[in-house]
Amino acid sequence: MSASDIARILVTGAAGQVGCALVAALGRRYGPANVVAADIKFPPSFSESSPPRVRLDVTDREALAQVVQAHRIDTIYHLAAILSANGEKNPQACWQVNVGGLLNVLEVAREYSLRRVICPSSMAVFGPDAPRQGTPQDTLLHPTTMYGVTKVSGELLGEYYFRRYGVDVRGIRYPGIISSEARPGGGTTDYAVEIFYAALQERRYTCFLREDTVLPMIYMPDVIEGTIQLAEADPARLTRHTDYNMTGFSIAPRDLAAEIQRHLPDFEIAYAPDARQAIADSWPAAIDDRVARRDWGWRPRHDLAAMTADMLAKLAARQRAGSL
Ligand code: VAH
Repeated sequence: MSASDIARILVTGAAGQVGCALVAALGRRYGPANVVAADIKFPPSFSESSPPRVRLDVTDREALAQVVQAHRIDTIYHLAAILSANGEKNPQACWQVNVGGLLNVLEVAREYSLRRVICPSSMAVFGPDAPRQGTPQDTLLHPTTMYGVTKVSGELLGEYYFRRYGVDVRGIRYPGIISSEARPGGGTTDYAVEIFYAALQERRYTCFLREDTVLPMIYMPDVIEGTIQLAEADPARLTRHTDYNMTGFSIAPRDLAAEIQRHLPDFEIAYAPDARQAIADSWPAAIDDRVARRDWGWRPRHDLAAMTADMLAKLAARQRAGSL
């Protein structure tokens, strides 16, 4: 499906870290008028010039169906979710939003014969008994967080709707995502974004993970390119649907701090691990994403050095403009 094929796109969770970057990229690719941005609320900073936007609670199936009909949607990028750390504060709400919301999206896709549903999974599907180095595409999935449980359930639910009803569902297991557009909310990998704001504003940051906690990460431009690549991939090439491993680079907080210090020599970091350390310790250190590379040409373009330079340049420009 090329850019000209997809006519009408709904992005749920559009005000979130991935959602807002995806709305902008999809608007550039398919025309802003063909992208509807939906979320339960939008911050004042959400660009007024963005595509049409609607308030939507994805746990309300009728409201979702009305948006799909009113805007003649044929493709849904379903980003609405409660992330790992916030999910542990309210596991029941995490299940309701992440699984209840996805079931509504799949049901509406089935009922209205939508072309495609893109629904991210996460490296949070892996637990302590999965290989931590080179975590394979197929291995034990015993997550220790409710967020991870909802993502394993989501992968299985999507596969069921593909096989039973022919709904074209596609998903990627995102690692920790680093971006400059929107601050993340409630994740365990959020340190890798917070650190940049702290480095520019205070020249110091206290990290909530141990300095040696290695986790797979990825830069947002690569997430967006890879996600659209999968969405447009020839279905005949796909050997999987909802659960492609993806990664950019694996780093520990001390690696990121050292790379930032190459640009800001007076930046200082301290470490005060909190409850999120246990979540991070249950996740892989490095992921094997060869299946995505083979099936649909996935290739990350940013390593740690390139990401850090780009993040600092973009955030420093916003700081100079007084909008950081
Ligand atoms: C989180 N950023 O920390 C998300 C992501 C694998 C991490 O799912 O919950």
